[in-house]
Amino acid sequence: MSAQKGSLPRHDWTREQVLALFNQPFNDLLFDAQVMHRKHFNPNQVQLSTLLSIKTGACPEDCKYCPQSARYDTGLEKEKLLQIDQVIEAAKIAKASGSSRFCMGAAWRSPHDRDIPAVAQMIREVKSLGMETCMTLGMLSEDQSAKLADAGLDYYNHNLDTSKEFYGEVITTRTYQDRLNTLANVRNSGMKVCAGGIVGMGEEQQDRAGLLMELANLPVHPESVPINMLVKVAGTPMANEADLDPFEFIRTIAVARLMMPKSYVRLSAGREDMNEHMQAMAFMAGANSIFYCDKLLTTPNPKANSDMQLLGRLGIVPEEYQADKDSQQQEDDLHRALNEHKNDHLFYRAG
Ligand code: SAM
Ligand code: DTB
Ligand code: SF4
Repeated sequence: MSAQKGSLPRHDWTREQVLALFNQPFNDLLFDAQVMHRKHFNPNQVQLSTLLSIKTGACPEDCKYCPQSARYDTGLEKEKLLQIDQVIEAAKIAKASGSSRFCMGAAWRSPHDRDIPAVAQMIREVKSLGMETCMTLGMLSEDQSAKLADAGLDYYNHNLDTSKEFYGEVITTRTYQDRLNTLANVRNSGMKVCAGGIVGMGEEQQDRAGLLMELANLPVHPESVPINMLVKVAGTPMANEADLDPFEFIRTIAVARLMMPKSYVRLSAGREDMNEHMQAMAFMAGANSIFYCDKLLTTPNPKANSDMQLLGRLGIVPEEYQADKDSQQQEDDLHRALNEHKNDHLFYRAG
């Protein structure tokens, strides 16, 4: 099974092909993913993004995994849209901690048009600190996407969450097609797309394969692909879901790396429940981004200093964002660096 035809990323995956990638012997899969990773990225760099919940709880949607849905009693304290100063303060702390991207999330089905000026100001202020910006605010219309792009938003996060087939078990208040429409609006507005999903929700392997197939068969691969392990929150319908086999999680990361070779694959929510060995294996499988700093949106994340220690022990350094370089320049620099070291680093699979 070839993950690429020639050197071009593919957009024509069938589920059988994706399942064949998943079901290779573990070591073969990891080896192929690591070789693919080294073709496109520095294997010893990880991009750090910090999350802030800018509007918390009381969400009208019924996503069964989510502590912020108004339908489940999770004891979460709701908060209105934060003031701009609170957002700038949090972004400064994230930057000082070594984060290169600031991701602002709101518990909305979709933003009201009246909210757009306030979030646009947040984007401008955070960018002026020299950080990349990302937002996740729910469904976006064409016009709203254009306004966020105009304000300079670099990435918009909107997850497909799972396969088309399993989706109805997870959310009933918006359709899979609604999500694809938002992704198309974001792409057409010129922003970078961050889209991924959650595993460990009781789905089957064919659903994990289906999620990756949908993402990789989009007309352009998302630049960022967050793979979240379900954070089981008391009060949500998924609070007592069985644990996913950790090796199956690693396989999901490796298959994402093979199918979307140039995308950043983010080892996202759920790291609090992963040991260091599992996280190291995820980096080996091609994950090259994490959420960094002590909180995700509403749930805990590993402490910044313990992450720095882990990265240090693995010889991994945080990727620097150079606000004065465009992404083409950054890619050219990376390829020059990779070519210089081509022969010292690559090793080939036997047989
Ligand atoms: N309300 C917006 C939306 O749903 O598009 C943006 C915020 S929402 C919290 C962003 C994403 O966080 C969801 O699409 C889901 O993939 C992820 N997420 C939420 N709760 C989670 C949980 N308990 N475990 C893992 N991921 C979760
Ligand atoms: C994504 O894929 N994961 C992040 C981010 N995008 C917005 C959110 C994870 C949320 C985990 C549960 C919580 O902290 O509320
Ligand atoms: Fe609302 Fe987003 Fe949570 Fe769904 S995932 S309940 S839309 S905050």
